[in-house]
Amino acid sequence: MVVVSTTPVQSKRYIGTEIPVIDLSCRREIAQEEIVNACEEYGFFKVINHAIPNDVVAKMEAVGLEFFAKPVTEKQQAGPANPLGYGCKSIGPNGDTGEVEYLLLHANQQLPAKIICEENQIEFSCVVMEYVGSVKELACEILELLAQGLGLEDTETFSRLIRDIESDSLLRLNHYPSYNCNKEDNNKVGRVGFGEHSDPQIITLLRSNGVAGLQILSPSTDAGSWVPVPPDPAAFFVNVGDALQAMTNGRLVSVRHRAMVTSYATRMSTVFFGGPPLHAWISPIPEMITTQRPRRYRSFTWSEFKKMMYSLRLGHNRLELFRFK
Ligand code: GA4
Repeated sequence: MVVVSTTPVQSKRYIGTEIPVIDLSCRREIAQEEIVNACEEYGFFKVINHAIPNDVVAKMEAVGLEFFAKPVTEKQQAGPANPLGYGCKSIGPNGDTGEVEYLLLHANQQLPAKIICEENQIEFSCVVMEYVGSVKELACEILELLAQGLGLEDTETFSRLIRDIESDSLLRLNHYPSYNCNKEDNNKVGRVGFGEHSDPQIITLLRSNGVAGLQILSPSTDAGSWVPVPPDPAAFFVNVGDALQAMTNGRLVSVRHRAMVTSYATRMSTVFFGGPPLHAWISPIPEMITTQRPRRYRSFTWSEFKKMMYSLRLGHNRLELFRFK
């Protein structure tokens, strides 16, 4: 919920390695403008003072950690990820790998069978459903502020796709190993947990325990410069996805990011990917096409985009294949 205050609207631009922070308790107009600026410059920002209750987050983290603490053979019963389910080291179907184990779930469907033993199945599902419900609401609130900030007439243009009961949204739990600096796993330092990529969906909301590892590729610093994102377990980190870049005709940028194994402690991130229904058409919104910014992407369905993305490597700049000619 956005609390209305009487502070005057100020615009903020971001430079260098500063991560934009959006305070959702500030005046609506401020939040709208700052979200647009952050999405244009970085495609990434941190949200504080959101309305997701601590206990919803804490329960999600607890069941996630409990899952990863299980013996490998038990976790493997929920795998191999295809693409949903438990996966270890292998990411996607085309040979990408990383120092990570994960659980990938559909946000609208039943959990894959055998994720956890029978007696915990109901509790696990309830916790996931409650978390997904809250985080989806936050995603929609952000998307509506964004649409207002962009001056769109239909302020639910983006959020409607995520609220749709057929929305193809996902929840991913990533568990990254720690390294012991006195031991031979010293060579894990700086190893890639999850390689460079952009998220394909509309919007991503990520939170993690207080362990570092996430990095974003900053477009406003020298080419190829990785900016570490300081962990903040109370906040959510928001990424613009490829579908939002396409709908805004390239005005908002889908941020390239990666996760490194750089810490003495294990890191767990919980990531909600807000995606459109499979049959939804993704096209640049007419208001985003101007003489200064002519049409950049052709129309495509989410199902067509997904098919393409699963045929490519993780780091592929897949949106380029959908350029308007
Ligand atoms: C990256 C973002 C999400 O984690 C994900 C990933 C998906 C997968 O792990 O199944 C993909 C990857 C992601 C993009 C390219 C393809 C598909 C692995 C891969 C190599 C769940 C998603 O939606 O796209």
